[in-house]
Amino acid sequence: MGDTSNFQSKIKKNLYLSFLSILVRDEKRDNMIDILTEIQKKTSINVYERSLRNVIGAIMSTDDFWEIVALSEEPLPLVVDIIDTLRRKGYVMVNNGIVLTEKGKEFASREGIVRTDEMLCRNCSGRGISIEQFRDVLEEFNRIVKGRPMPKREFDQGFVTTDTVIARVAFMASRNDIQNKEIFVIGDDDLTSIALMLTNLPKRIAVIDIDKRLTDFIEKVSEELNYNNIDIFTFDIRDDLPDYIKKKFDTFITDPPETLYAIKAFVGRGISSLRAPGCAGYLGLTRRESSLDKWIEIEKLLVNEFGVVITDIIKNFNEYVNWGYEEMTRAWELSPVKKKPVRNWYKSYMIRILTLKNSTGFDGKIEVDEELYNDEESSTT
Ligand code: SPD
Repeated sequence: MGDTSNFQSKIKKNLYLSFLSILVRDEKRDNMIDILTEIQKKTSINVYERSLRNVIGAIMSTDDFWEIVALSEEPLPLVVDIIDTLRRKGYVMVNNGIVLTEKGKEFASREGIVRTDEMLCRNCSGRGISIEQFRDVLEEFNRIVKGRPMPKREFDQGFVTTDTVIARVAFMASRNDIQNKEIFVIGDDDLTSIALMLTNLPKRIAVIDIDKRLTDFIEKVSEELNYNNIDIFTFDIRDDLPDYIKKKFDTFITDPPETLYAIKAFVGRGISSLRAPGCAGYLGLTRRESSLDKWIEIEKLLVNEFGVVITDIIKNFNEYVNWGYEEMTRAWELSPVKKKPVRNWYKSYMIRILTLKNSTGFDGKIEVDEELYNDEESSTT
């Protein structure tokens, strides 16, 4: 009898403990769900548990707002809403920087959230490509670009570091996409066309940009270099490409704004410019101004509509120099800490696509203005 009652009380205790643990677990879930619900009320960008974990993990690594956006890999406006909700609920403190409170640290530890570390290779900065072969080109390129036009907000300009440009060239060369090839550069505040001229590898280059300051600069440099195999046009990418550009090139490179209109205009026309199956296209895509929900739409456009295959995606390959007009941007307006970025925080992935038998680009005019550059996830103009 004694044994039975002992056994029963053990069972009762165990049941009680499991019940308690369910309660505790539910309370934990409640906190998580409650935070996510609050954030979702503020934004039309989808917020996932992973988004919240990404932002908290980034805050555990740095207190700098721009670095938090960079490390979290979430679009800046969403990061702002997440930080604001965490602040209002007492999980973070926002002063000169952004830090977790004791309550925030407890939450992170209970949820098993860990700090985000980049773990980049020191030799290639995580690009997976060596620029050794192009050292001389880099030196000459550094000299030439000293007189370049500065970024204009009107065109969402912000150029990449010279190391990045040379890494692009090395990457394209490593895939045999520039040697004896005809290359089309669509939008060129990065001056990739100049780096390509310096390698002397392409058979011909054509470059278009809406900004006459840039096309004039490239023209002047081509004359100084005595380089004749280049055609330079001042051109608005919303217009249809002329016939002498369509189906004439082996490779294109572009770095569009992250709106679907811009992907159509810049990348769709890039594909229209390619002559046959087996031609390559390169584009930069950032996470700073696009959620994965937008990325999947972009990927669908590439794969389903344009019928191209994605062969490479290299994280944070392109590093942008802070463009100087930060204080005029939406990002600045939204930023909870009004401090200009010190380090280059804006990066984009490098994507390579190849055309197949049924690939088809985009032709015709695009009738948009502001929407070419901005949607609800954009923030740097
Ligand atoms: N507005 C300043 C910087 C914008 C840089 N654009 C990068 C586009 C990547 N696809």
